[in-house]
Amino acid sequence: MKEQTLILIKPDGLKKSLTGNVLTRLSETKLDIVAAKIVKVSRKLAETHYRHMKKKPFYEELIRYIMGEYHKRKVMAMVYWGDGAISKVREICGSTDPEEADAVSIRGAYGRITTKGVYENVIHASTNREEAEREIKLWFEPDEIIVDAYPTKIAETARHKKRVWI
Ligand code: IDP
Ligand code: MG
Repeated sequence: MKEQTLILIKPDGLKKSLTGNVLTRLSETKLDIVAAKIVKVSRKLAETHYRHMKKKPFYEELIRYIMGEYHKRKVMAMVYWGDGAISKVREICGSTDPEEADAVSIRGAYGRITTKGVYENVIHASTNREEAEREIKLWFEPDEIIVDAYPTKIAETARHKKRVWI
């Protein structure tokens, strides 16, 4: 069954110039990349993304980490699409804790645990279909993805102000 998954190269990955390495590892999955962009993560986006971590003792550090306060203020967000996309990508990422992750996984090879106790593990990948849908809809507009990931509708947005090129 085709499915999609959200991948983020976190600020430590960008700061350490790991983008190429990570994309090369992800290409082993033979999945299709169907969306990509660089995002400056707002506090609101960070908190919504990590809403399930709110009660954790390291929550505030985690929010600062994903906002790029310790590295670069940017994240690379992507959607990969194909058979078994979620588990294939999670497998290559490795375990959440970089010290426990398989040494040849992305997190095992490039992650670290900070003295403040946050796992700086280079990459985020959705854990299941429900999370993938929530996360993809949070990070991307429908027209930023080249496949019809989820059902859409036409909404009237003319009354909203938005920044445009001069
Ligand atoms: P996941 O990223 O493997 O899905 P989650 O449990 O969803 O793991 O946690 C989100 C992020 O929070 C992790 O990727 C990691 O950066 C951080 N994190 C999770 N658990 C811990 C922990 O026990 N200590 C420090 N940081 C953690
Ligand atoms: Mg998770």
